[in-house]
Parts: sequence; C-alpha cells; structure tokens
Amino acid sequence: MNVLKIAIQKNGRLSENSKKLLEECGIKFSNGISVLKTTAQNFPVELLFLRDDDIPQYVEQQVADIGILGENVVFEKNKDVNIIEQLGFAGCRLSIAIPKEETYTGPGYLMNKKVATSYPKILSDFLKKNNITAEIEEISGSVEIAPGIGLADAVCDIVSSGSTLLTNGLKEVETILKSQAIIIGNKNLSKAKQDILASLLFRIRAVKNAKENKYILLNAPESAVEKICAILPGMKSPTIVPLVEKGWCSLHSVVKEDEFWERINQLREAGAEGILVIPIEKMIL
Ligand code: PRT
Ligand code: ZN
Repeated sequence: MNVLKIAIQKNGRLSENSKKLLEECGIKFSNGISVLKTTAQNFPVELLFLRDDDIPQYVEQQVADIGILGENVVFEKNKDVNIIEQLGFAGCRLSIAIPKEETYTGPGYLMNKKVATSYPKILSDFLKKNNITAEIEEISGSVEIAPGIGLADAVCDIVSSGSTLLTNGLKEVETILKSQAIIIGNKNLSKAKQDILASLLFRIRAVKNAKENKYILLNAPESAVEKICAILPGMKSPTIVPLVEKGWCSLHSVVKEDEFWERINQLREAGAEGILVIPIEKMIL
C-alpha cells in the first residue's frame, strides 16, 4: 500500500503547529507507542518525528517523502529538494545583531570582524554578496551570548520578538532572511505519492484560506447596499437576504483577516449595523 511519509519536528517550536495542521486537515493519528513514527488512521500518511536539521537530508534521500520545517533550515542545509508550500506559521527572521552601543554603517561594518552564527552557509552567502571578508564563528546554540563573552563582535541569529537580543545588550541591524514554516518534498515522488500529496495540499490550502479569512454578516438599509458591496468583494459577490423590516437587508461575505479592521470602519461609515464576524473552519476556493 502506498503511504506518504511526512517528517515533522520531534520536539520544538514547529512540532505542535505541524501536528495541529494535519489534524485540522481531518487526519487522525493513533497514539502509537513508537516515538519515531506513527500512522494515520484515516488517510494514507505516516509521520516521522525528527530533529528539524535532519529533515532536508532525509527528504532528499527519500527516507521521508515530504517534510515540514522552517525556511531558514531549508536554505542553510541547501539540499536537493522541492519547495512545495508556505504554511504561514513559525514566522521569524535571520538577522545580524551588534552590541547596542555600536553604530551600524551597513554590511561594511562587519569587515574583518567575527560573527557568531548557527547559519554559516546563509551568512557566508550574505557576506560574499556584499564583498565583505569576515570570520564566521559557528556555534550551535545560545548564539546571542557570544559578543558578551568576547567570542564574537556580532551575531547572525533567528529573531522573533527581539527580546532575546535586547536582554543580551544587542540590537538588530540587518535582516538577511525572512522565514516561515514550509513543506519540502523529494524530487522523485511516485505517481501514487504525488496523488496523496495533491489531496493533502488541497486540504491544507482549505485550512490556510479559512484562517486567512473571516465570514462577515451585517444589516444595512437597501440604499447603502451598493456602497457596501464595493467595500466587501467576497469570494464572488456578497449574498443579500431581505429582512422582515421593510427597506433593510442582511449582507453576508468574506473578508481577509489582515484587512479586517480597516473594512469594519468603512462599513460602519457606509451605514452597516449589527456586524457579526465569524471564524471559518474550511474554505475551498
Ligand atoms: O531540536 P531541533 O533541532 O529539532 O530544534 P531547534 O532547537 O533547532 O529549533 P527550534 O524548535 O528552536 O525552532 C524551530 C524553528 O522555529 C526554527 O528553525 C525557526 O524556523 C522557527 N522559529 C520561529 C524560531 C523562532 N521563531 C525563535 N524565536 N526558532 C528559534 N527562535 C529562537 C532564536 O534562536 C532565539 O534564541 O528564539 C530566540 C529569539 O526569540 P525572540 O522572540 O526573543 O526574538
Ligand atoms: Zn534544529
């Protein structure tokens, strides 16, 4: 029987969201005793639990067919795999940071300095692109303490809120890479595995679209409908249902999560009342 083997992070920032995404796609996993892998009960996939750093290599070698991990690790490992889909979670950036009292003058600041990082490939590409000669000090963890203990002049590390840099007396001065969780895939998947992947992606996109959008219902006088329709494009166009009260109707549509507040104000100004905003569970375009 054909099964698509999916590598996810065993223990870390990506683990919960990766499992949650698959569960939101309606895939149920048995709580097997094995800590290495588990098989889905109702979909032809198997989960392998790995360190994120190992996932690109295992996908290249087809120990796993696809993997879920951060773009930062994919670009650093630089394996021969396909990038299949961006997933929109685990957003972060790989940035250069320097002691906060220093003045940054651009990439040239790093000339002949020592930079500590767990991302030597991405950093070295950045330095080359900017014609900078600098020493790369590769360390695997707690990169942010390197300048404080005299190991390096600057760091190149993952930043999310920025608070780790701040507590270590550093400031972010240059973003080298913006990253989020993605799906990578082996380049030689069989037709049967490609078909499983296609139906998995169909479900993932429905979950992602649902998260990025809200269902909106509102009441409005008929005279305001045209103006409101221009603000609410919807998937095709808004649904309009007459209300018992003469001259009034209810409009239903879909708004993008990130445009939401801006649209709400425009709608109220146009005459909308009783606005309800509801999460969408799945959205198939
Ligand atoms: O054990 P394994 O090798 O599997 O895990 P790991 O320790 O290498 O990775 P993990 O679980 O820490 O992170 C997995 C992935 O999450 C990373 O590869 C990124 O794609 C993504 N991600 C998102 C982050 C962060 N946000 C993040 N904030 N990875 C790490 N951090 C760390 C960063 O290294 C720094 O120490 O958090 C600190 C900075 O956070 P702020 O909020 O203080 O800026
Ligand atoms: Zn790792």
